[in-house]
Amino acid sequence: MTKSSKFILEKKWQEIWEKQGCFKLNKNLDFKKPKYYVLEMFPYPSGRIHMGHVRNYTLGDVVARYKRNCGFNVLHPMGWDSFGLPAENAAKEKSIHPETWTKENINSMRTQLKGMGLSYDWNREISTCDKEYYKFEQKMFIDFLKLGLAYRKESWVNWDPIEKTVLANEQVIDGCGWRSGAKVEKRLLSQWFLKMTAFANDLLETLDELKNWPDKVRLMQSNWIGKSIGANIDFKIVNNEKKIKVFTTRPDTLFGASFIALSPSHPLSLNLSKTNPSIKDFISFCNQQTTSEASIEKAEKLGFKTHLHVSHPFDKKKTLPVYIANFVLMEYGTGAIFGCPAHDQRDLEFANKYSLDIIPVVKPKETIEKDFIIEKVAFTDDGVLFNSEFLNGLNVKDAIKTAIKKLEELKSGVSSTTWRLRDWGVSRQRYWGCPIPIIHCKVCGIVPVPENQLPVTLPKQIDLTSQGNPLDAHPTWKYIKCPKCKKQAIRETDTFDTFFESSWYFLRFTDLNKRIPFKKEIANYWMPVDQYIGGIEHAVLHLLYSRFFTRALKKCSYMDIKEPFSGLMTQGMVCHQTYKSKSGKWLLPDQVSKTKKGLIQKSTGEEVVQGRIEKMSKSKKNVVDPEIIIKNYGADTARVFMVSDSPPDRDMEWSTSGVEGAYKFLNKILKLAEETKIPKNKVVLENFDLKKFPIIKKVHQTINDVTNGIERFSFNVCIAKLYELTAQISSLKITQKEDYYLKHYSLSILSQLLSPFAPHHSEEIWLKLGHKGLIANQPWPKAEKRFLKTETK
Ligand code: ANZ
Ligand code: ZN
Repeated sequence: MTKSSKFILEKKWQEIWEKQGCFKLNKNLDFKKPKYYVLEMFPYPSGRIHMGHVRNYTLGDVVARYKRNCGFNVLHPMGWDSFGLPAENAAKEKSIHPETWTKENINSMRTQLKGMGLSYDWNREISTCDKEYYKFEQKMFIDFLKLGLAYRKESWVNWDPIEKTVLANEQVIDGCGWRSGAKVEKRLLSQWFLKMTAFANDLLETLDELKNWPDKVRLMQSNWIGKSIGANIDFKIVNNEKKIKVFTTRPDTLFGASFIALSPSHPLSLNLSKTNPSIKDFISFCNQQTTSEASIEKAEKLGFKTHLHVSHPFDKKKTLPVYIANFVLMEYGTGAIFGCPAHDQRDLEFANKYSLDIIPVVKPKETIEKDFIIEKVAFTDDGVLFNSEFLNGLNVKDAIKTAIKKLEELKSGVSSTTWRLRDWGVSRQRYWGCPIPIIHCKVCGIVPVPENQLPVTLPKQIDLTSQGNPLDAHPTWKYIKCPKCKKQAIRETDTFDTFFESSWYFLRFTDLNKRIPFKKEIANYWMPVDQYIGGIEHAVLHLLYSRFFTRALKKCSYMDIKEPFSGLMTQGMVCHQTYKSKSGKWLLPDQVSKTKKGLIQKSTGEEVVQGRIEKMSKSKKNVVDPEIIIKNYGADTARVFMVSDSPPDRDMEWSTSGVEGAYKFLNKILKLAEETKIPKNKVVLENFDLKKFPIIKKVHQTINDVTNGIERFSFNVCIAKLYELTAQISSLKITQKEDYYLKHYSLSILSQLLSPFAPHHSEEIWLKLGHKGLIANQPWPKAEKRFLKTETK
């Protein structure tokens, strides 16, 4: 079969599926039937699909088609995560409206996806920048506000002074804005937050129940939530009534304390700065640093010694100096620490710099006290307490308990738990996002937009070349009458972080209701998503936001299910060999050809240097365009090769030889079907002597292997088994009537087993074998036990 006829064959089947509404969910769905919800992370409509998409959507489609054949009601939808900065940037560069740019991209990506033969119910397509979508989340936000799950607070942000906008921590590179290159400042800004921390404990504890999630993702989430158990200790300031509250996980090391450090944003630091200009300078110096934990961890530890001292809770004779230090975060614990240099590396660096005492209080079991000296490396392991009065001889765990008990007796402290998890700041100073439905009134304060005035839509006319927030700069949009007092007021001009839209889109898919986001009973039926598939880069943010959001919606009675995704598969990367020209420029795989002399550059004939096999990326040019592959080899070839070499969660290498292999394999089966005669009667397996016809056993063994393989996501094993069966069928010698019956029978099963992977070819083979109806509608074949038994002699 030629390459272009392959393209025509696939188009034909795509049209038939569409015409017959094959993957469209019935309006009067039988809710008594078991359901299966397969979802692939929906794409940002950049305009073109890449190989990462092809892998992601192939994996989902295999599961969706298989489950349909197994008799489930399958929900398998697709949509567009269509708000976001790239549209705004494209608008600036190409003077095209973000909406136009986005819609054009969606149209071309939809066509590309359709060319892959994916079994989506396209009637359920959604686009998050559509007001019919985002109007519902404005209502949700107002509901969250009512329950205290959304609130407004001043917080420190990374401010890009050139772009005049807030940057996420990920957008700050070496202290500079990722686009402008300007030195990022810290600024105090009023922002909207969602109260993720309200569910911190539940988000952590339910991780154990997510048995069908990769362990590494659960671990990453658990670290992100970061539960720390310890104590809050009050240190009394000498000659003063006030106390400094400190959070520690190591109250056992209290006898080794040698200083107190306050965050530069601590209220006491700010208070001291009012009367001391050097403190003021030091604080503003610290505020020029970025807020990300990682960069604070790397930066030099700096402190400013105040005139204050505190008394030690266990030793009244002892006092500790109070510093302001750049490494203490206001957002964590109480914004103040006690430093124990012997047992904390950061504190040790700080103590060495400012010549503070280093008092070891925990030593390894076998070491003798006087031999135990700490200079450059803090001792942070478990050991035995010493130098610590009533704690001496205890191990760390027991010493922590005893110290807390003592603190509680002295009324100087209580046990306490701190979380690393922060509330989610959702305000963005952007145009191309969902408007936050709030009105600021001088008289009434914060007023939610009344329900009958929703949705708040974006103004069409917008100047995106202005600096700062375009909505704020708009001449009229923000002016509005206060719904309460009818006086002149101002709209909130920030829009939501685009993670807001992706935190509930899987619910919207369940029921595209016009009036409400989704019906409770319908969402209850479909949720949770049984199999979610996407990249590991979303292990924390998107997946955690979604887990929060479903809990918040449940609390607002939208539905009864709190966990969004019961199964998760994080697919590996698609990699490719890299090439460089002699002059050191990256080359596209297309620019390179293989000759007897080795690799050469097609255009110049010059030698090509082979680089490492790396994740496909535009910057290294080691990309292959899926559209060209599909045009040349067909979607089925791309799909089969995509799953044939490596398990889905591992990285895979894309190679021309691999593609050719898959292409030949599919052609071989087609040819087998063409040369197979159609028997007049149905095959009755009982009539065959198994010893004489081993193919029957092979067929049933393959049904068993492929079924288990799909269930376990071992798609590469499935393909290997299908290769084996194909080889066995093609080596069948047709000498008697039975042989020709069995060849037809085996090929029919083969095409069914192949259909989740190569759906177009399977339909074609099914048709050639003389079967009626679509293979997509056939029940999945069952392995008969009596054929699976291994031979007994
Ligand atoms: C005294 C101490 C002694 C500490 C010792 C550690 C070792 P995790 O496990 O991450 O929760 N800390 C507390 N609040 C802080 C803040 N706002 N900014 C920076 N550091 C802070 O870490 C808890 C430890 O981090 C706390 O225990 C505190 O230092 C520090 F040998 O207290 B520790
Ligand atoms: Zn008002």
